[in-house]
Amino acid sequence: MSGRSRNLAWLGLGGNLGDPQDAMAKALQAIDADAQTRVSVVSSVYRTPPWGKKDQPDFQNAAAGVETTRTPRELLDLCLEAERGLKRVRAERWGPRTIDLDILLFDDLTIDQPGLQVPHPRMVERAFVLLPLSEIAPELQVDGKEISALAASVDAGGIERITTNGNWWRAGYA
Ligand code: A4P
Ligand code: MG
Repeated sequence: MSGRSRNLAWLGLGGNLGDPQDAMAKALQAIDADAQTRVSVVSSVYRTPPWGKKDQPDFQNAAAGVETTRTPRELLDLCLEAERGLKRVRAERWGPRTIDLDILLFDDLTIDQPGLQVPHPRMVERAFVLLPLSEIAPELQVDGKEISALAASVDAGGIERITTNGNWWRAGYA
């Protein structure tokens, strides 16, 4: 990675159709394969009850930290490309999906553009985002508050960690 300055971004991953862990692993491999982007830390996988629209299967969620010389918009495109590669069908809002990738934070930037808002507007209310992120970046701050404190303030009922570590996404890891 060279050229433009290197930034640290945090991604939220989730899905509840097919094999979400496999889809999240493939998405992280695709992002890591980008010459300007490295996946540097990944949380365990968590099983989480559906938030928002409740009559749908449980989700699996995870968070990851990536180092990138991409711009936020380019990183979003990379995420959307990975989603497309995994044949995500966009149906209803907050409804079932094979894979969903959100940019939670990008360095300490605040971005409010059509199609790209960072910090992700709903992240601070969502246990399925905060618990995985708190595992890998407890001291990270959003709106002046630490992720660990935010994670402790939301209802984590029904959330269960289902892998023992953050290596599950690597090719060949059983
Ligand atoms: N977009 C804007 N900002 C961003 C950003 N920071 N990162 C735009 C990524 N995308 C961003 O995304 C639609 C568009 O948002 C993108 O094309 C991009 O241009 P989407 O994921 O289809 O949006 P959505 O699903 O309709 O709404 P929202 O609120 O983003 O939903 P989420 O956050 O994707 O949540 N329950 C559990 N337990 N676990 C889950 O993972 N996920 C959802 C969906 C609902 N309930 C859940 C879970
Ligand atoms: Mg989304």
